[in-house]
Amino acid sequence: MVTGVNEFSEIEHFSIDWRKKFYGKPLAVLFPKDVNEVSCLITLVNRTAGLSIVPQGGNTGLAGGATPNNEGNQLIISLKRLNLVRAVDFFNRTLIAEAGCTLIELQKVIEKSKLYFPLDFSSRNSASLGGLLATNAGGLSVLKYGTAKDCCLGLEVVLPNGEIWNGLKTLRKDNSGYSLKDLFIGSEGTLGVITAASMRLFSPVEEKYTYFVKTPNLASAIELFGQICHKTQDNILAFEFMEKNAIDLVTRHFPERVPHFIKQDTNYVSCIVEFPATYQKEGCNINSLSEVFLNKRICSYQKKCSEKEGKEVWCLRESITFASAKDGPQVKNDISLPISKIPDFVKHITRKFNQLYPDGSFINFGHIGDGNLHFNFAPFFNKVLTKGKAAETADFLQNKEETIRGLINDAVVLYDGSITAEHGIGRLRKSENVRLKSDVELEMMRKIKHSLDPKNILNPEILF
Ligand code: 2HG
Ligand code: ZN
Repeated sequence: MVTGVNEFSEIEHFSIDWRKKFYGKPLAVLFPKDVNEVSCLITLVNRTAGLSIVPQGGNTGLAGGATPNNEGNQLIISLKRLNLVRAVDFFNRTLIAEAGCTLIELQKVIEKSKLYFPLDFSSRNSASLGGLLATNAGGLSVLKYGTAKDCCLGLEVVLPNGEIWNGLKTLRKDNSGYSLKDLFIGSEGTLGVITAASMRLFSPVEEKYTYFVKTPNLASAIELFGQICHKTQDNILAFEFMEKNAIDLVTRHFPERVPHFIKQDTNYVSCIVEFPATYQKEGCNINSLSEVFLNKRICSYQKKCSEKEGKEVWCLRESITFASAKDGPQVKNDISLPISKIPDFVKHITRKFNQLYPDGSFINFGHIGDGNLHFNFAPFFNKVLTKGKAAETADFLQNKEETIRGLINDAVVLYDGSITAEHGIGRLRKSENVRLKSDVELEMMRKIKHSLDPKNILNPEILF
């Protein structure tokens, strides 16, 4: 059965992105219950002129890739009802699940099987398997387990002509030609609708050590990261960082979520470093790690967290995005850089912005071990404004957002980076993607899109 949602309050929930930046007017929101219904719907749209489809998972994306346009000619296909875990294979260490399963559901089911589902990020309660594959999401565990793409072994996809491709293999090795699944992962619903996936599972890390560390600056955080990688033989579960503004933001909106031992007096960079406890138990030279932590040049404070304190520092880290949403509009940037170039990039761009936009600040945090900065710009971060900060910021950004985004992205290119590491292009970065990708790349992407979706019915307004 296919259900339409008529009531505006309900339809609105699917028509606005999580940050409330993009609003659309879908013709209807459809809730197919299985892959055959998805196939029927797409076949129908394929035969009807003038309609197109926006596939949607948990609607937690930060790039507007699942928001329809305003013209009333797009149908949202929500994958929410495709929520079966079809199989868990303990010995093969794999899972086959449908696209609408949320991250938290998968984590819980797999925990019962005494295995571990490795992807994790703060929107785990709503983000769904299909969405995280369509956007090739990253998150908090990429350092050890990789991105969604690295954890995926196979896909079931409904193609733009309605055909179903069953590629749900659970093999670690398959060298039989083009890796088709990799075309769909990260394609943001433009080439097919992912309806199920087979994913790798891992052994759970029973015990881990969480350190909260302060480093004098970004360069020392990176040096610390390098030394810890070396000493642990890359046995790190996470290495996250937060600059002062990011913690100030949480202090402003959720003061109870800032642990008492994290006092923000100066401009140090806070890091969360996590290892499996086995690293130390197996005698991998615990002393050499202490040496790193005690080196005041790169590490001005370190605290080995109790289990409770560990949860607290993660809660702080995960609250930054929620605090940002409360604080008002920002220019959100999700950039990827060679780790070694991060300090120079940040120096270069902050020098420029201090001259051009002296009232603004960067809220810089993220996955430093992956070279992924959430380098968000708030035009009036610490200013008290007469009309109200949210309204004045929105006015300011209406004229300036594109310029600001352009300046940051030009610097990203200069330092050999990418304009998105894990959030994707969506509507938010489409024009920048077209501006900055080479003609050769764009042409290859267009050809792939055209050969799979010649009528341009799947998410036609995003990406490029
Ligand atoms: C995170 O790492 C998310 O917390 C969100 O990717 C980043 O809000 C952001 O900019
Ligand atoms: Zn992130």
